[in-house]
Amino acid sequence: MTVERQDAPAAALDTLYARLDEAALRPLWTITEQLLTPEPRPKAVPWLWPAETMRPLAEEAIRLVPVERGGERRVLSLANPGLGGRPYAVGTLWGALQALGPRESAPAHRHSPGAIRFVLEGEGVWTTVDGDACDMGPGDLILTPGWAWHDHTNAGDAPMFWFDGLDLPMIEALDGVFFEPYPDDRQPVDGPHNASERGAPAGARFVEGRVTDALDPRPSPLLAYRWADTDAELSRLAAASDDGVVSLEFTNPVNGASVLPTLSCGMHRVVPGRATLPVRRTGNTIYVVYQGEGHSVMGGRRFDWRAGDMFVAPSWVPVEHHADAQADLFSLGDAPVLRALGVYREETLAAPQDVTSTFQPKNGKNPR
Ligand code: GTQ
Ligand code: FE2
Repeated sequence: MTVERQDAPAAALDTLYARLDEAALRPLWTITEQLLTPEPRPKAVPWLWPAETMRPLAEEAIRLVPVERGGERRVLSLANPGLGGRPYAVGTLWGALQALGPRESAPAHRHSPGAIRFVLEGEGVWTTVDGDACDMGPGDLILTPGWAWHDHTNAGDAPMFWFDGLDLPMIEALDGVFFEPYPDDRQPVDGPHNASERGAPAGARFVEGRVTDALDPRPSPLLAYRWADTDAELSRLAAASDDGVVSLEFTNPVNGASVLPTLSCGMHRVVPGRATLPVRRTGNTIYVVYQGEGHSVMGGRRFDWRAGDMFVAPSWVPVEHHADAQADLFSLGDAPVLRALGVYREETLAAPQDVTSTFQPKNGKNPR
């Protein structure tokens, strides 16, 4: 660290600092340790939002709050307590629970941030993406690339709940946010539903581990990845592996890149009774528990989870997953951006973490 000259008069120094402040200049030597940290120090903290807390609140919002122009979406965003009230799950990612009641439709719009949906429960709902109505069922991944028109329609008799992930904080940090409402409440649907799947390129929809480092700004033309396919691929990988976790990443079938240029989506099958080691990675991750029960250890703290829970692993925090019964975790991460910029790092630690505390969700009804 730079220190002041021994013989510099204190009063002169005070004056220098005051004049710098006045001139909108900051001396690096007083702040360098906060800026150039030995390793990432995300402000977001590891956290978990239990389904049993979120679900009744989403139901109450269906009863009290209509979905129409102005509000646009009935969405409960994950607000990480480390981010000082900002509505972001982690520094670079938006994560949320969206609820759509029977016979409701959420108005059409588009925005430069890209979005993905991972369906938790419900049926009879579709998201129309640039005229293609993509049916949504449990375990399906639906893409809404940046600047694509989209609206959600529930034609069924039951509410539907899904996870939304967006790169909004990243695009906001880049000062690149644009939003535009569609002239009508809904887009016309061109022809039969699920057109993107019928015309899809033949390339692979999944890759084990992670995708290529190539940055490709074109999103996947395939807009829906079906649970039946994902499940079959996870079973195939689990049968061929002794690891405690088998992971796949959803890929753009045209080029093997991540599904959106900024966002990578993965699925992880956690198998009980097998060894897992902690891994830390640069970049932030949101996990959504699709099914099963277990716990993850993040930074020495134990987070117990079950279906519908959502939790976050901020950059460089060691994470390991353990299942009590076979469990499937969906993940959303910003790694494509870090990889494309050459700042991606990943490290597997040699031994499991010592668990020094257990996370207690504040509003969870049952202590875990
Ligand atoms: O469904 O279009 O969670 O525009 C946040 C912003 C969902 C959506 C969110 C959005 C949407
Ligand atoms: Fe949107």
